[in-house]
Amino acid sequence: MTAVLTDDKIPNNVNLGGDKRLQRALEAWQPQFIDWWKQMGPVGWQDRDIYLRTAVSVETEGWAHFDYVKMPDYRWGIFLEPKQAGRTHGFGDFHGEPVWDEVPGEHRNMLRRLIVTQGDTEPASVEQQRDLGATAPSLYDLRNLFQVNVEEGRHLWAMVYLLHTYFGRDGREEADELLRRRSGDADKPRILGAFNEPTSHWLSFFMFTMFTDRDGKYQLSALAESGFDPLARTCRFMLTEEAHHMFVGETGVQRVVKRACELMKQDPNGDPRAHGGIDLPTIQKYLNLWYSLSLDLFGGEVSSNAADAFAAGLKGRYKEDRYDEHKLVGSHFAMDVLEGGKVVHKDVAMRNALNEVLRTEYIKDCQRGVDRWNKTIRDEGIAFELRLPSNKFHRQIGMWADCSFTPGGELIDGAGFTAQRGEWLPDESDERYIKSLMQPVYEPGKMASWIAPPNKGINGLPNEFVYVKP
Ligand code: BYC
Repeated sequence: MTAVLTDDKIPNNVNLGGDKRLQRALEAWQPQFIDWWKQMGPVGWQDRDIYLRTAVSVETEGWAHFDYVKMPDYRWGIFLEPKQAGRTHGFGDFHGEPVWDEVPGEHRNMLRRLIVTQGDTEPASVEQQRDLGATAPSLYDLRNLFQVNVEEGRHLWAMVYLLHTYFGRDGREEADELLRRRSGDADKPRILGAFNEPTSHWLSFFMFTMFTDRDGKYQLSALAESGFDPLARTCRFMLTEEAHHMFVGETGVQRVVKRACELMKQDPNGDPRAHGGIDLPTIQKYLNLWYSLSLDLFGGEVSSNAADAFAAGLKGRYKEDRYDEHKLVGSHFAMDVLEGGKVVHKDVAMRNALNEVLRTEYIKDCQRGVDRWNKTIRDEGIAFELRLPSNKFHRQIGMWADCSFTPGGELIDGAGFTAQRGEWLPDESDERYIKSLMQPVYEPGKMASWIAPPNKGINGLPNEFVYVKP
């Protein structure tokens, strides 16, 4: 294991050259990936020089290199964090036993399902965002979009490496399927709900990278605890790249919010729409939409799948080492459940509640981001507060999916929800308005009317740097 990538056809730090069969299999998959990228990746821009970050090592310091690169030439590679000698299972039934370097036979299917589900989200998000390059609000944002896209492509490589290396023929078939499913396709959709939703403009892109990529942070953190060591080591390195994606989302929305406030102050009626901005109530609707879609990604509130994955040592909790108890036999989690058509607060066996435990950590993290947006609004002197809706609002997965709730968490009937839906979630007129604002701005340093400039550029460069060459 080396920290620095080799210069092979497929950059890697896993000594791919030492396993000729695997190398050949991945070299056969590579052109399929490039075909998929050309067919389903960003529309246009493929022959442009883009100022991108490429991972060149897994050292904490200096792991990334910034330079101009054309997207199809991006060095998609395979990185695993170095192996920790003597690492043991951190949770579940095998707690304290040495971690596995091979797939445990009795948990093979469950492990493959987790890896495939994780892998499926990566190309899905690239597909969802493929048209956004036509309407970027600045070159800075255009470059950030492509950075996110190429790294999601690399995260797909990470999961495909695991499938090819550890799952034989069915792993290779699953890797091929990852390139065959298509986001939003009626016949061959992506696996998880949110990854089939259209991300048709930049407000949705920023909400997606704020809320959906943050699900990625929590899911990857839970998999980074895995007792299947290659998965843990892969996910740890993916988390290094993921932080920038959430930065793009959180600061993207923050800049839209700031611009809304500035324009409100300029307008006699306090209406940012009069000056080509996005009003705060509309921003709240998109927040409600993407947050609720992302909550679904944690699965059912009470889940035997989650219990099984924990027991088997495959998927842990967020930062498992913060906890004292790692077997969770006989412990409970107090949470809301639906009983006889009513919401009741009660204890649920901890292992079965683990999706909700992870979702609860995620919600706290989202709240910290929303607090920062509200500080921007306060600093601008505007009286308005953005809010996370209830975790029961607009759910399509789990126990709240069959009922209707207000954003405040009040149980209402379906007709009541339908009547007020347009106040809570974007409707066609909101979509039309937001899309009407999406005019590209490609002059260095310039911004679209609806978004404030970033506080600073990428890699210490100024905002007016030419992030994408003409
Ligand atoms: N949509 O026991 P249940 C990221 C299915 S994002 C559709 O309630 P479980 C990224 C479930 O598959 C992170 N179906 O839940 C972000 C199961 O189906 P089967 C991605 C859903 O299994 C941005 C059934 O419902 N990583 O990295 O405990 C850009 C009952 O399931 C959904 C992972 O998700 C849904 N939302 O938990 C790029 C980690 N939710 O098997 C990338 C790996 C549930 O009965 N995946 N179902 O047919 C997992 O850990 C689990 O599969 C889940 C579901 C947390 C997703």
